[in-house]
Amino acid sequence: MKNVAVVGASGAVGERMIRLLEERAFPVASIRFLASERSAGKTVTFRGETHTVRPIARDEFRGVDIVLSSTPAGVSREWSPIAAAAGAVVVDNSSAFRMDPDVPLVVPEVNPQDVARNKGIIANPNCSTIQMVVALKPLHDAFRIRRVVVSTYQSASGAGQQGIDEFEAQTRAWGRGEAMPAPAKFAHPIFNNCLPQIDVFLPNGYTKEEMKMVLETRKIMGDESIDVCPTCVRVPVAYSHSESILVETERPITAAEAIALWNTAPGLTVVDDPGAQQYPLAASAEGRDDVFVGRIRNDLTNPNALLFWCVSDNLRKGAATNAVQIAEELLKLEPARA
Ligand code: 2RA
Repeated sequence: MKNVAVVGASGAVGERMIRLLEERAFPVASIRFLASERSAGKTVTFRGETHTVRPIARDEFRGVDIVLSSTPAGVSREWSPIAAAAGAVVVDNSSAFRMDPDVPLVVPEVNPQDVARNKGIIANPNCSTIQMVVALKPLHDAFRIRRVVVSTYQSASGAGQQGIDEFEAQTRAWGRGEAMPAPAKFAHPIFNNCLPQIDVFLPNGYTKEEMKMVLETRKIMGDESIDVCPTCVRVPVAYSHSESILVETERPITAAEAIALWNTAPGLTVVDDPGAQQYPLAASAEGRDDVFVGRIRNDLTNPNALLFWCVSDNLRKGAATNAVQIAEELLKLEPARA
């Protein structure tokens, strides 16, 4: 049994972390819920009991074994090392430590072994990367992936509760024939739009989100030779990210071979029956923990390439589920570091 703290407990991901600890019957001896001063005082329920969210403070980490944290990177940068120094292992959902060589970046279906080399912080990868690497891993093991061309269709909830609220307010205004509320979280209205910008632009012309897909994929897969060519797009969908993916492999690959691998891979569900118009959908993936793949087809121009469509709930497998799975991996380690 573990003493657990959820930091960022009142956010969209934090709220799902709490539900997942319940759903997966995580062995909780004690639990506390923390958040920034702004969100402290709100209440959350866990296993039928109501808890008040308290402000993050040094003393709150005393005696805590596992911290599940989903806070902005600046908050994580300040508090996750403090929690780790107090003896906890922090599963940190922010981007603050993902590319730190001393911090494992883990997707349990791909590199669970990396959990063991934690020094107190384990980073939870970016949502669009998590779902992609779950699908890529079995292909890489069997065919060795050289290059990935990916276009994402990312839901508003990837931008947190503010993103959801903005999308819903604009949709409501349109439904009532009212003036569209001005965008605040996104650069342009998300309603009735596709925004080819997620996060800020970097000097190389890519967005930060796109570079996360490039760099995090290599780190999680443990292979710096994998090339990723991403375009990340925000779409007017509330929950679940969708991705169109082309993989190029060292050896020739067929759709049938990929499906056979995916059918036995952990965390993956194949939904691929074009005759019955069955393929993964954002609306169907919402609230689920798997990564769904479909529209699996051979590249017409290259025998060493394959195309598919990949969908997952970004707040669950893309964030909270993956974090709780990492905590479950910690339980399997010897007690000293779990
Ligand atoms: C997004 N990937 O969808 C981000 C959230 N981590 O905006």
